Amino acid sequence: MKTRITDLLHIEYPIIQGGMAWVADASLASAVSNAGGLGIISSIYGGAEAVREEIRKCKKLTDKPFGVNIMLQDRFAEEVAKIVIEEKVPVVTTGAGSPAKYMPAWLEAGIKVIPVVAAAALAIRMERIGACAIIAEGAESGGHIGEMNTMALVPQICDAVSVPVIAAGGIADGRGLAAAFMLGAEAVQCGTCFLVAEECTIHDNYKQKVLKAAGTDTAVTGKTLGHPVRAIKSPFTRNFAELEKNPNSTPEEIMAFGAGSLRKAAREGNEAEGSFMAGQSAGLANSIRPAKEIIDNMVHQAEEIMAKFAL
Ligand code: TUI
Repeated sequence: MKTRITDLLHIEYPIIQGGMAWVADASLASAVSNAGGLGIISSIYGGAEAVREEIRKCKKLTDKPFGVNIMLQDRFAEEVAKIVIEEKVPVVTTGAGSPAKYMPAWLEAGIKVIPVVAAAALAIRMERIGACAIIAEGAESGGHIGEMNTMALVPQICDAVSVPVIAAGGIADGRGLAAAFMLGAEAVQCGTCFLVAEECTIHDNYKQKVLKAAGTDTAVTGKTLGHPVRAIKSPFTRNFAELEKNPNSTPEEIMAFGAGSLRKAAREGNEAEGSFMAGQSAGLANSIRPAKEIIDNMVHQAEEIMAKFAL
């Protein structure tokens, strides 16, 4: 399963782990990298120095390449942008904005930069400023999302850029991987299916919610803030939606309500106040398995499907 992405990133399989805030730490990232994918550490993990610690731990746990995801709206983004250079991280993915201001320094340091985008216009701008690949993330994804769904988004981004495209959003098994190839992508990025990886260190309440969730059990809140977020339906998403509907709520109030909710879900398993972010593929994540098994199954299933259709 060689593609331009496996060549570019020096990985065995074209599977990249999503940079999930408060979730994607050294334990998960190293497991994914050791299994032949590209593990990713999130920049949102309790401050910039905590992220440096996770990077250093990951280097001890794997000698394979791994990356760091920088959530551009995070208050520590600027600091983590420097840390990835100091720590010689080979790959950076970015989310929730344009990484233009960091690009020159990262490229100078030899970092491969792969922005996550949710529309073709930004993909074109990113290629122009030096992105080596693009992650096209559809709205089936968990967390912060755009408007377009994966099926329509991926081929439009493939048409818009020459660099390889990585499909994300709703992909959790070999069927999704094979489908992504059909759409023109050369790899996939998966988050939700790794929430239930054995090596994922989130609170067990979070894993249980993902395991139990059907595809219709997620909701999108935050549209009124211009920051739509998909999470598993819970008291938090219901209260958030109520607050958004109330004409007397101010954006500041709504933002304050959401603050800290992902940490409460991921690290504390707080059922009442946590935001259990997950994508629609939660309906496909039905058992806790090692990351290696998740990846091996995905690859074998995709190979079988593609062999069946290769006439
Ligand atoms: O970034 C994500 N997903 C995330 S970040 C996150 S952290 C968080 N979020 C809310 C509350 C608390 C913590 C959780 N999930 N995915 C990548 C992504 N990027 N999806 C969509 C975009 C995107 C959207 C607009 C990228 C660029 C963009 O561009 C706007 C512009 O500047 O043109």
